[in-house]
Order: sequence, then structure tokens, then C-alpha cells
Amino acid sequence: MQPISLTQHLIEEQRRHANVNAELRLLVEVVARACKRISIALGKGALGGVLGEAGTGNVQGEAQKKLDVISNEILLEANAWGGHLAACASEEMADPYPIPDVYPKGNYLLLFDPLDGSSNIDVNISVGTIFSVLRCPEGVVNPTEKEFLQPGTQQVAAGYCAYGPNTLLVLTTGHGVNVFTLDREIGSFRLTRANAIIPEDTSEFAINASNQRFWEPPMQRYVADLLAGATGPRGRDFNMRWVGSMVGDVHRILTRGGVFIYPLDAKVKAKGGRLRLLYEANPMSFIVEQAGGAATTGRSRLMEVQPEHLHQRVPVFLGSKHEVETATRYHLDPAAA
Ligand code: AHM
Ligand code: MG
Repeated sequence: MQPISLTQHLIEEQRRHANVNAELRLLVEVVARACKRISIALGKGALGGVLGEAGTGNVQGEAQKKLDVISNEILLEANAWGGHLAACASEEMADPYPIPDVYPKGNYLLLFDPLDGSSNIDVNISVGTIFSVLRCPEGVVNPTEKEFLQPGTQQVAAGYCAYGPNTLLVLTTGHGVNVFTLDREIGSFRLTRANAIIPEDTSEFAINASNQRFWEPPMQRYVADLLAGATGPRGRDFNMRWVGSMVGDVHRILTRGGVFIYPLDAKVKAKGGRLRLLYEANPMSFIVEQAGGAATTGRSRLMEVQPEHLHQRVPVFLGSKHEVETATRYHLDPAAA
């Protein structure tokens, strides 16, 4: 028998859970459809003329790739007219995007990083789309930045699409994590892993080690102890991986465990961290927690951070529960770690 489709899965969730309604179901299906289009654009590569720089910069001061811009446009266009959104916000746009007045407005706010891991696009390494869904506060017709500033605990749904050898959609609506694989022949996402669980223990970590000299002392000690391996305080050897696309690293962790860390370091301290809270760290934290893992800022639960602005950055420690707790302990209680 064929694995069930994303549509069937969402209809079943709607029957079981009060927070999954027809509007949220439409929203997820529209995002999934946009991700299929992004996957097709990525798949054409040089033949589609989509590689290379766009020649523009985003609000974060980063140079945009052509595919950053294309992916952002695909997501905006797909989501504008369905009547399920009040507004959306993106890594690639300084301000929230209001739903045009010609279309009806819905009850949700959508945030996304249209193409995460941009530095990997031109070298044919996995990249992804990350998204987070919030409820638009009651009575607000024209949401502004303020309405998006909700802690991660308020997310109604979150997901990512990983564009690798397969195109995968990973989704949570707060009832566990499910993984769908795109059947390219029929153009449909199929449920290939239900209720994904991250092992609580791991011997694999992901960090950009070239930043080592900028790390804070607890981080220096934590990684030194991992690298000391079987003869060090941890008593076993650890393996290291760093994709350079958070989606790739998180998906590996969802599949076989591990810990992903982008800590506060002297280079990014003034900005508060490297990764963005609302459309990178929060949706990934929601997924990881729903899969039995943990996500912190190195000091406290990530999803409880109160956002102060749309493009806020945050340190990120996420993955296998016990390892995230250990890394966090190095920061909170250096003596006991
Ligand atoms: P992007 O959204 O501009 O692609 O940046 C986010 C990416 C993450 O996917 C990845 O984990 C990180 O940046 C890599 O950073 P670095 O190049 O500092 O290792
Ligand atoms: Mg990103």
C-alpha cells in the first residue's frame, strides 16, 4: 500500500485535534506546494539560470543569492490569495508583508526563511525552507511587527523542507513530528516516518569549529571535553559534522541523534547570536522538542525567549535531550559540569 499523502495526514489530524482546522490545513498545504516549486527551481540548477548572486542585499546586510529571492517570491505568491493568512514575514524582507487588500485575510501569521543555508546553493549541497505559524491576535486586522513578537511556545505549527537527494517535508502541529517524502512522479508528499523521535543520548556534535577562539569560556571547556574523547572527562569518543545548512544538520539529528550548536561568540555578541529567533531557531526548537529532544539558548529554554524585534538573533543549542542538557549545564553551573 502507498504511504498516505500529506493531505490525508492533515485531514486525520484535523479529526483528532481541535487546533488543526481547515484554515491551518490549507496553510500547510500551500506552504508544501510552494516548497515543491522551490525544489523544482533548485533541481534545474545551472540549466535554469538560477545559480549565483542576485546582486542585492537583505535587511541583515547579507548578499542575496538568486534562489533566495526566487524562493521568497514563490512563498509570497503562493500564500497571498488563499485567505488563511493575516500577514507573513521573511528573512529576506525588512518588514512584514501584508496580505493585499483584494484578498480576504485569515487568522494566521506565517514566518519563513525561504532558503536556509544559502552558501550551499551553488555547491550543490542540501539547503532548506524553514517556517513557523503563529495565531494573529484577536481583533487585529492589519498586523505589524508587534503581532509577530510571540515566544516560540505560541507556535501553532512549524516545519522545514529539506532539499537534498530527496525532498522532505518535516512537520509538527504540536502532536509529534512527521516526515513526508516528495514523490516526484506524482508531485505529492507521502508520510514516510510517523512520530519521529530523537535519541536522548548521542556521540555526535555539530558546530562551526573555526569560531573556537571567539567562544565564551564554558563553550571552550565543553567542546574541549568532547574532543578529549575516551580518555577525557566524557569517557567516550565524539564525532563531528557541520553541513553549513541548519536544515541539513537538524535533519541528521532528527534521524540519528546529535547536538547542533551555534553559540554566542565574540563575533556575533553584539547581534545576540548568529541564527534568527523567529524563523530559524523557534520552528526548529518546536520540531526538536516535539521529537523528544531539547532546545536552549545555552542558558534557558529557547522557545520561552520573548522576542523584541522581527529579525532578532539568538544562540542555539538543540538536539538529543541529555547532550543539550549537558552543554547547557556547562554554562549555568560550570563547577558541576
Ligand atoms: P542563511 O539563512 O543566511 O543561510 O544562514 C543560516 C545558516 C544556517 O543554515 C547554518 O547553520 C549557518 O548559517 C552556518 O553559519 P556559518 O557559515 O557561520 O557556519
Ligand atoms: Mg537561514
